[in-house]
Amino acid sequence: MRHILLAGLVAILLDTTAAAQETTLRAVSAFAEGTEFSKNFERFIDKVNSDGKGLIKINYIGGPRAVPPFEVGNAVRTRVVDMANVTGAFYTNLMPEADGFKLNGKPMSEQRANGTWEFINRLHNEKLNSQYLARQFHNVPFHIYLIKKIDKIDFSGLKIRVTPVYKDVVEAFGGAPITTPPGEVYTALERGVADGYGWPITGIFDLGWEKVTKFRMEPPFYSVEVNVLINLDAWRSLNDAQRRVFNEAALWLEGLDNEKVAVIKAERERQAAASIQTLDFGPAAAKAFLDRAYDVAWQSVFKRAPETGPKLRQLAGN
Ligand code: 173
Repeated sequence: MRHILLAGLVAILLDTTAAAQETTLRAVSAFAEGTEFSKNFERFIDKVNSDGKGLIKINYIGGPRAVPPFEVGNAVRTRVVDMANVTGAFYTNLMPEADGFKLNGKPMSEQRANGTWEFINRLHNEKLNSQYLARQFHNVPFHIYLIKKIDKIDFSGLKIRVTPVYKDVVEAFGGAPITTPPGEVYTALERGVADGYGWPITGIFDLGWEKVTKFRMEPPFYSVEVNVLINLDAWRSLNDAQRRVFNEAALWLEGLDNEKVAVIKAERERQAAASIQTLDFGPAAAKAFLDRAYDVAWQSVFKRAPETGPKLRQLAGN
């Protein structure tokens, strides 16, 4: 009897301490606040803060003004921040495999069921000292946008703004890649430093790029991946109830990708209304482009990650 009472008392004590301890985590986004690739993460923060009231509080520091985009991965690794919304393309220096995530466009429900999430989470545990909480935008492709017209898929003589997402394919088709964070795209185009840029189908209006964009090249290629990461020490210090709030919000966040079908359709219309012309060279050219785009990207991943690259490809199934 005594033991039972004691156990009950301990349970109550533990419970009240847990309730009394609201953990605050600092978060940043590699994309500007309120823009397309931060928006859903910001909704995720609101959800965690409301579902986890009294348990967890995410303190959103903001976008690239807080931490430069290409340093966000390292900031999570070293716990300069506890959490981040960032694309793997921005931390390929720490994890070369991250360049392969864009080559997997399967829904996250499938990636979680077939071991992809687990494999990629392990890579994050080991190389980025972080937990791979969620991946967003699997169904949003990239494009090459141009300010100069081309009459076939050939970037010879063109300088194209890239990140690791587009570097190999731009080079494969003869272009000169110039790496910049998103915040420098507008000036690069305006000053003629770049003749075009890689970017997803969505989001070009956020930073006013429609003013300097004349063409969008077809076909769409690859799959956007923007991940929610949490520093592993921060993750391990959470209790079960806190982790449950995060895991449930992560699945909810991944589910928001469903909204993107309509968003993409609207975005294409909005680009057309802004007089951005599509450059479409027909199905044969599109197929040749896509075959090459995937091939050069996988080869590049294999070269830099010979151990893990082939497994990523097998999981991606292409
Ligand atoms: O173009 C980029 O900056 C880039 O690599 C990216 C990746 C994911 C979403 C948006 C942009």
